Amino acid sequence: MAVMSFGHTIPVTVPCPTIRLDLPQIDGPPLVEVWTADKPVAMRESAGCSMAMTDDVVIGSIRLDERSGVLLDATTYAGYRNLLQQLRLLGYPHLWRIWNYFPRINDDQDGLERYRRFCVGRHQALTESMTDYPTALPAATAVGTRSGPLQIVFLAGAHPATHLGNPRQLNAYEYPSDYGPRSPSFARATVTRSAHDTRLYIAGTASIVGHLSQHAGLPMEQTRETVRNLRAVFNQAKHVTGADLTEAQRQAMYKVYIRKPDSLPDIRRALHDSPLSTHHLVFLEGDLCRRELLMEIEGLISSESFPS
Ligand code: 3EB
Repeated sequence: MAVMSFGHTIPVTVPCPTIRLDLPQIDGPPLVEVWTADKPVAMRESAGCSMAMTDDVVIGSIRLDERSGVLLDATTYAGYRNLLQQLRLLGYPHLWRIWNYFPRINDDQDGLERYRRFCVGRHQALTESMTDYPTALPAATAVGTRSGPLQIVFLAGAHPATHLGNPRQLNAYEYPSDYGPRSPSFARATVTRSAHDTRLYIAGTASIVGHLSQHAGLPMEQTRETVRNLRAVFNQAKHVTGADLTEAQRQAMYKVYIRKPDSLPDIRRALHDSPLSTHHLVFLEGDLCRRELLMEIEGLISSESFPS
């Protein structure tokens, strides 16, 4: 359905949406992310937007070039409004998972950090057009790329998903205004179920407890705190859905976003002592949405054997 690459070009031509992100892979052989379906897929291309869909799910991306003189909140608002409208028209009105990528995430633009401007535009579009704000907000990631347009990568469904919070963390959509004029619009995790499997999509998770960043300047400690948050999300998923993820965790896939590649050894060491060490990990260089955050982890855990 779609192919995603990180900092390198995709070596073959593929008949589906390709999403290129300038997030250099820090180690290991170059990987691409491939989304597949076991039923017929239809593709759709329009200006800056490409998607692939089956009868119950759509995946795709919107690319928004930033024009000079236009602030990131306006660009983000327009992109999200367009996305939500298209998804509704096509019959996939339920957001399942969103990834947001754009350059210079921590730079100021006209007196406000670009991440905060992004949050303002996203919040405006979502509060205007979502029927169930904030409970229908999906898990998300927002990471700073080295270059490129604003890219909104989306997974949406014909039927709703279940969105979860993390008891160790305040819901991001309830963060106080110290973190920006509008709160970040996302859930800590999303659970989807089909006839074949149950999936847990874990949002970008960082060293934040309550709403406060922990362990500034300490990548190893931040990693340990992040792993505690991931474990809390697992427990919450089990509690809310009855899904036991213990077995499925073996096939879990994680992206570890790292601000400075030289903290990789510390982060690896911290992960080595955690249950994540035996899972599929890819390390990507990217900037995080708070200056003090040095790393962030997102995950996808699928199981064919959950009780439904
Ligand atoms: C946090 O918990 C860390 O704005 O979409 C993580 C995942 C973070 C998604 C977003 C932000 C976002 O607030 C940052």
